[in-house]
Amino acid sequence: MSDCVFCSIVDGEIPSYTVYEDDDVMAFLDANPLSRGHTLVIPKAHHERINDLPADLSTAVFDAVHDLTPRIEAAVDAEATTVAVNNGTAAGQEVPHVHVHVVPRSESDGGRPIHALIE
Ligand code: D5M
Repeated sequence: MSDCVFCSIVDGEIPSYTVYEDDDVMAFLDANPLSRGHTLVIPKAHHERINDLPADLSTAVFDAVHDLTPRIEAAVDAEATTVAVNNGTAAGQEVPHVHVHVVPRSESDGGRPIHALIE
């Protein structure tokens, strides 16, 4: 989709710090991170919401989340991770291209919910 920022990242028109890529999925660092290592995992194809994804692509995205989560935790020395999807504008989705937030968490967060990390 031409005016989608994440499609532009997939197409290489907007730079990103890519941490993973395969034929169907891409993962890159969030431009406004809630913590060090905050990563977004997206399908390369443009779909707005989770339930717009074909089943095999949904599986590919969440398999990547499954595989990347411990690797990202290790990379930034985190003890835990918040995995979140804002699915629809009423849920706070600002970019209308499915993306899974993988947010490394530390004991120093004090177990606070993720919205408490937003200043
Ligand atoms: O989250 C959308 C997220 O997308 C938000 O955390 C910022 C991030 N974002 C927006 N533009 C970029 C670029 N160009 N690179 C990396 N990250 C980006 P939402 O769940 O839709 O509220």
